[in-house]
Amino acid sequence: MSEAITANGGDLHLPVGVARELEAGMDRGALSEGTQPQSGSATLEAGTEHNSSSLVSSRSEAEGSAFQPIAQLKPSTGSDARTATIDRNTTETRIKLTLNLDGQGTYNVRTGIRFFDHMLELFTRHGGFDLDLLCDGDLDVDQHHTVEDVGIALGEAFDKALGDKKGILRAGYFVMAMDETLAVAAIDLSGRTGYVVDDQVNVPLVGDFQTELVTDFFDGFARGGRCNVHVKTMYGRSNHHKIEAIFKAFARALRGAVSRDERMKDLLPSTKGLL
Ligand SMILES: [Mn+2]
Repeated sequence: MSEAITANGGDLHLPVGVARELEAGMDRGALSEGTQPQSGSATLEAGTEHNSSSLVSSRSEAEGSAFQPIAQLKPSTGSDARTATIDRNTTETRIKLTLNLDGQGTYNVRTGIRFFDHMLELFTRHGGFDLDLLCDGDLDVDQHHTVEDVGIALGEAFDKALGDKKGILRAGYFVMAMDETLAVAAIDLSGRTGYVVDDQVNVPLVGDFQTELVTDFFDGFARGGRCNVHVKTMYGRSNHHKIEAIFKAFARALRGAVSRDERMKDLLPSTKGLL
């Protein structure tokens, strides 16, 4: 098993063990000699120049100068990169997806369903994630497989990027106003699957999107992400707004749930011992 680790914008596909060793303080030279492609070196150097002053000073104060070489590999937040790449292929859909939990809301989304792209784009921006997502699905049948499988793959990406879930808030909620519409979302990254969707939508299509598939998207996400997702439109008039407010509330609830808990950063946010 391997996971994609992105350091300062460079794509380094490292085995999990290597990534863990980097986190634990392995010497930077070992990475250069062992697993790092030539081009990655330049990327790391560029990133170092860009980020070194603030990162090194903050880590140095907290943990001493021995951690400096590792701090230089960190993204601009000064924390570990939390990224995942999913390549999911079935006879119904082919999905390529790269996610960064600690992004800047940048996206490149193409599912073939324009309204669904709109939802995933604003999800990424409101969540503060980065998302590259390409889905080639059997839209000649209908949109069901595409929407459900994107939900599954996106959920899997969050689960993978979160790793052991130590030091995260785990749960999050948001109440999102959008003009005349109000929607709420609650997330628990519990390791269990459950979803409730009540979108109050009363038309079969919004734009080119089959609205019954809102439910299938969150069903897929809850399964892929092994989490509980509850979303509800409290009231509203516009069906476009009802769905959009749900995706925005979902994004911001999830943003809270995946956030780092500085006070409990080495702890699993559960008394069970596993999430
Ligand atoms: Mn809109």
